[in-house]
Amino acid sequence: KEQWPKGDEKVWRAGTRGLDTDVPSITKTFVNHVQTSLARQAYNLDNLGAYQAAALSVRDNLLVNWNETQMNYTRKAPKRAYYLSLEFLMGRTLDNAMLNLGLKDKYVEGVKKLGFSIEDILEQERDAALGNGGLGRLAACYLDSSASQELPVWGYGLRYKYGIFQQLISPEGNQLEAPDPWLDNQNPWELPRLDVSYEVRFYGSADRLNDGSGRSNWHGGQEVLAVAYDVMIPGYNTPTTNNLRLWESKPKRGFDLNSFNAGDYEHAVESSNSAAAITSVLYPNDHTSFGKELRLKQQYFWTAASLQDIIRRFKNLGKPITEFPDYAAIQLNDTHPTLAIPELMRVLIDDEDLDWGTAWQIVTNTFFYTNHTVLPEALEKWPVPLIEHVLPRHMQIIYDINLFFLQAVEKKFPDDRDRLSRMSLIEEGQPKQVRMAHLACIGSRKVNGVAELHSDLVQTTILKDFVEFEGVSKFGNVTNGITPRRWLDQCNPELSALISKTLKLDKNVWLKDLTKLEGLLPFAEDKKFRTEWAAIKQRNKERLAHHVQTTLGLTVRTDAMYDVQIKRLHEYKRQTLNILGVIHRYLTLKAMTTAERAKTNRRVVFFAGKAAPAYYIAKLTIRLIVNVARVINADPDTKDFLQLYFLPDYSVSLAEVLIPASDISQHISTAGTEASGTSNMKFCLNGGLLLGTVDGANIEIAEEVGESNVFFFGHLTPAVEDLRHQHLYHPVPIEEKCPALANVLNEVSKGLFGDGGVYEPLLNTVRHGDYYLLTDDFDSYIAALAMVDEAYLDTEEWIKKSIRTTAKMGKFSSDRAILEYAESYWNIEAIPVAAAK
Ligand code: B1N
Repeated sequence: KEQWPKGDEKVWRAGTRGLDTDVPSITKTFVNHVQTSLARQAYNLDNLGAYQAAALSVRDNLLVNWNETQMNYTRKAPKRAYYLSLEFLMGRTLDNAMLNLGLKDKYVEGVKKLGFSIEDILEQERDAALGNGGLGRLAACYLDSSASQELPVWGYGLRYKYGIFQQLISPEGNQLEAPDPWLDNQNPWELPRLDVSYEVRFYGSADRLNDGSGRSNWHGGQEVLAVAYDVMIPGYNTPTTNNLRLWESKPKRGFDLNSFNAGDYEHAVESSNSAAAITSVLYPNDHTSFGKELRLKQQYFWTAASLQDIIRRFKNLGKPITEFPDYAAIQLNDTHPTLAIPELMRVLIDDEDLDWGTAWQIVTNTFFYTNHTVLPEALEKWPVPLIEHVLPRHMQIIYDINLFFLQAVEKKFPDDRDRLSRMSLIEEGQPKQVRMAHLACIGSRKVNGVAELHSDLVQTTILKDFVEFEGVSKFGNVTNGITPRRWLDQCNPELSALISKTLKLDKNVWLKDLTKLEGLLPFAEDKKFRTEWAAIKQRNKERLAHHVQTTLGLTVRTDAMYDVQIKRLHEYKRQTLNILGVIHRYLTLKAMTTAERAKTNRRVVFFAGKAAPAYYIAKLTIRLIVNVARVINADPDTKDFLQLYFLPDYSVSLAEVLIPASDISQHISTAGTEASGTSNMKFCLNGGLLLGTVDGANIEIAEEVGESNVFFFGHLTPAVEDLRHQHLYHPVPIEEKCPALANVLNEVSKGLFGDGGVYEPLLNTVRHGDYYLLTDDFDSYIAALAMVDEAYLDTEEWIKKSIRTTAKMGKFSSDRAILEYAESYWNIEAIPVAAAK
C-alpha cells in the first residue's frame, strides 16, 4: 500500500496554495503570470496580455476551489446529476468568475495599481460561443445555478474548435458567415486532461451471438479517442466549483503506418483528419434536423465518451451495477444525446452481461428528457440506413427496444394499428427513420417541457399517445430560468447596487433568493427612487449608444424609447412582423405634418440575431431590415422620431449591453411556437417591459408581474390550427383581410427600400399560405405598439411599471428551476464544501 502524500507532509503543506483574497496577493500572482506563464514584462504588456495575466490569476483561485470540491464529492460519494448538452453558450468568463468569487473589487483595484482598467481588460476576452441560442444559454445558466446551490452536477459537451459562426453584413445587407476560431488565443478557462481519454467506435459490423443472450459482438470500423478538457464552473458566494467536461476527438493512432511506409502520405493522414473532424465545428442550425452523418457521429462520440466516464466513476464506488441509478441521474438536453439510451443498453448487455429486462430497468431509471420545441421540422429523425452504417449495434438495439415496446402497447390497446404506427420508434417511409423524441421518451424516467403552455402542448400533441400509454405522472413542466448573477449583477451593476441599497440587503442575499426583489414594490411610489431607477436606464442607453458608436461608427440618439428584438432569425419568431411594423410606422410618420410628428414618441428599434446559413427566408429578412434602416435613418422627415439598427454578430456579450438598455422588448412568436424563451426573462429582470404574444414563458411572466405591466396582442394558441386551415381552404385576399399590411408589402415590392424584386420570396410567405399568421395578427400588433407609445409618454407611470416588473421576477431565477430538477427529477442534494484555507 502506498502512503499519501509521498514524502514529507509538512513540505507538501508549505507548498500548497490558498486563495488570493487581498490586493497584494492578487497583484503578485498577476505579475508572476506575466513573467512566467506569458514570458513578458511590465514594459511590453498590452491589454490582451493583461487580460491573460488576470485570467490566469483568477484561474489559480478557481482551481483551488475546484480541487476541494471534486475531492469532497469523491469522498462523500453522493448521487450526482449529469447534464448532457450539445451546446453550452458560456459567453465570457473573467467578469463572472471574479464576481462569483467575490473578488471583483480587489481585482479592479489590483489591475489599476498595475496601470490597467478592468473595462479594457474585460473587453479582450472572446466569447465561448459553443451554442446557437436559448437552448445552449440555458445549459450555461443551469451550470451557474447548480454550482451556486452546491449541487453535485457535471456538464458534458463537445469542445468544438469553431463555435457559432461570426456574422458579417455585406454592403447589400446580406449575412456572411466567417469562422469563429475562438481557441486561437489560448483558453485559460480549460484544463486539458490528456490522461482522461476513451475509445469510441464507428462503423464495422455487429454479429449477434447465437447463445440466446441477445448479445452482439461489435467489431471493426473506425476507432477514435475522446480526450477530456475540464472547464471550471464557480458557484456564486460559495467555494463549490463544479466541472464542465468537454470532449475533443483525436485519432487513436497518429497516422496509418502501413500507408506511410508505402509512401502514400495523403492516405496515411486521412483517417486522422476524419477523427479530428468530429469535434471541429458546432452545427449552426437550430430548429432543423438535417440527418448529416457528421452530426450523428458528434452525437454518438459525445454520449459514448460521457457514459464511459460516468460508469467508470460509478465503478470506483465498488457498488453492484444495478445500483447505478442511485448514483447517477442523466439529463438529456433535447433529443441530441438520445443515443445514450441504446448505448447504455449496449454496455449493460454486451459488456456487463446483464439480461435485457435488468438493463432496461437501469436505463429507464437513469435518464430524464427535456423537450425544447414542438415544431415538426426540429424533431430529430435519423435515417435507419445511416444508423445501420455508422452504429450497427445501436440499430439492432433500437429495433429490440421497439419490439418490446410495441408488444406492450399492443397489449394495452389491442387492435389499434394506427396507434402502433404513430408510436413506433420507426417512421415508415423512404427511407425509414428513427424518431428520437419517442426513443428519449420511453427510455427516460421523466419527460418535461420548459414552460407551462409548452409542457401542455408536449402532452397533448407530439407525445399524446405516450401520455395515454405511460400515464400522465411521467410528464411534467420545469419553467426555464436565468441566472441573476450574469443577467443582472454582472450586466447591470448600477441597478444591482441600487437594489442592494434600497432593500438594505447585501447582494449575496437577494442574488441567491431572487424573490427578495419583491421588497422593491413599495418603492415604485417613491419619487426619488424612481428618478434613480430611470437615471440608470438612461446611463445604460448611453453605454449601448457608446458601444454602437465605437464598434460601428454610428450615432444613436439616447433621448428615445429603446425597442429591442434580439434572438435567432426564424419565421416562427416573426422578426418579419416587427420590420413590417417599423415600415408601417415610417409610412405613418411620413404622412404626418411636422406638428403631428412632434407629438409622437421617439423610438429607436434594435434588431440582432443570426440566421442559419442555409435559411434563405431568414437571411432575406436580415437584408430587408438593413435596407429599411438605411432609408429611414437618412430620411430628414422622420429620422428624429424613428431610427432602426441591425447590430451584427449577436452574442452573449452583446446581449449583456443591449438588455439593460431596453425599455421594451419584443417576443412575438406565433402562439404555441416558442417553447419558453429566456431573453424575455432577462429584459424584465432589468426593468424592460415586454411586448409579446400569449406564448411560452411570456404567459407566466404576465402572471407574475400582472397583465397591466405587459403588452399582449395576437391570437391565442387554440385558434392557430383553425386559422391555418382557413388560409389553406378559404383564403381571403390580403388587401381585404389586412389593408394596412397589404400597403406595407406593396411599398416594399415597389422598391421603397431598393432591391427591386429581391424581397418577393419573403413577402410571398405572407401573401400566400401565411403559415405564421402575420395577416391575422398585424392589426392587433400595431394597436399594441400604439398602446406602448401611449404608456411610455406617461413617464412616471412607465417607471412604476418598470420597477414592478423587476420586483416580481423572482420566479425566473435558474436557481428555482434547477432546484425543481434536483428535487423532483434527479433526487440529488446539496453537498457543501469547506472553504480552502
Ligand atoms: O430552447 C430554449 C427555449 O427558451 C426556446 O423557446 C426554444 O426555442 C429553444 C435544435 C434547438 N428549442 N429547440 C432548440 C436548438 C438547437 C438545435 O439543433 C433545436 N432550441 C430551442 C430553452 O429551453
